[in-house]
Amino acid sequence: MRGLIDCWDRLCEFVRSLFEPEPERPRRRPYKRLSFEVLEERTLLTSTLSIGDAYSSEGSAYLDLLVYRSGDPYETVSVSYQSENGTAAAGSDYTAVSGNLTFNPGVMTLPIQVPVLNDLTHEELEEFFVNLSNATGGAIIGDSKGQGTIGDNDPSPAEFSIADATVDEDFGTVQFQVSLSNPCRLSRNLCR
Ligand SMILES: [Ca+2]
Ligand SMILES: [Ca+2]
Ligand SMILES: [Ca+2]
Repeated sequence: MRGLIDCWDRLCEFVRSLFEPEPERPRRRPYKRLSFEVLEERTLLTSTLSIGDAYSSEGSAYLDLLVYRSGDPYETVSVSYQSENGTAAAGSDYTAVSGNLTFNPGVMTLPIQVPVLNDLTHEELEEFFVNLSNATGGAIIGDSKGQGTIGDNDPSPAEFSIADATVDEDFGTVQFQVSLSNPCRLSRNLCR
């Protein structure tokens, strides 16, 4: 009798197990988790420094030549500059300049200010130059020579001229026409 009961119990146990849900198995990751870091997007460029040309009247206090940075704007770079005579002479037409320009990160343009000297002489256009050299911080120099042009603000000088004349031989006298250009240069009273 006892064996029959045990057999019944095992049968019940088996039937119960058919209806019980299977224990949940731990899920396996389908693939290994990858980790990576996003690096700052930054193109490897070089800073290129170039100087432009400029014009100013000699009546202006300064003539500004601009130095431009192109390429990499992130690095601190510097460049030296020095003026050079052309038809304009340092000391009489402009004041010589030299020094260093430093471009901090994000700075793309810097001026070089050259004092202009006002004289009293009527002149043609005069020019001088500013040269760039010794770039630092990995920068290179593109256009190294800037031209400064100074325009004159003085009137042309007074000039006499005489015209030709033709008369018949029985006319008696010959008159020559003498002209004066820009008489205001001789006396301002003539122009009042
Ligand atoms: Ca001059
Ligand atoms: Ca002048
Ligand atoms: Ca002048």
